[in-house]
Amino acid sequence: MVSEKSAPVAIVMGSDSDMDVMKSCIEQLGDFGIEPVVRIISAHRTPEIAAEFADNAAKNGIKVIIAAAGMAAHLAGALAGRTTLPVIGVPLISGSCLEGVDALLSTMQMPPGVPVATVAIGRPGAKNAAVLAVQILALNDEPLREKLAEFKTAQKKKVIKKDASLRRRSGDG
Ligand code: RP5
Repeated sequence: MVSEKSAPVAIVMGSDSDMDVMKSCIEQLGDFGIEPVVRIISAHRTPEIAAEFADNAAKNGIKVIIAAAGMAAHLAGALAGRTTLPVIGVPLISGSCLEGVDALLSTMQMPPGVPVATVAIGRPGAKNAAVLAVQILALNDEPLREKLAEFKTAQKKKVIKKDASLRRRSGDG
């Protein structure tokens, strides 16, 4: 378990039921060699702990906070209101009758002055939150910037390969 004092990225999720989706975020960060501190903190069920976490995050060396929650997802906004660190919000579906649109709007529709960089709903968003966090950290980290460039090149090559294979199969290549 990584200590808050040594991790550049914190992933905070509203419930342990969010872990299944947020594993993709942890894994994506791991691919870049980043081990995040991971916490379960709820804006509604443990508001005092959420406040204490946000108040101390920068002091503890955290550079980027990723906050994931479902339903009336106020976690990212509640943290963003108490820190100057960038906060990335991941809206989750979490069994909601509104399929995550509730969480999307609750996370994204922040008032002026308190931004939450909101990514896509669910697993794609969980992965993108990790990539966005790495992009922020890479502003001051040349080796990380190189890893990001490799990541982008690898995904480009994958698409080109799939296109070539499709064209071969359809006799077009
Ligand atoms: C949110 O409510 C959590 O982030 C979770 O997505 C959702 C349901 O939580 P549980 O009832 O499964 O703990 O606060």
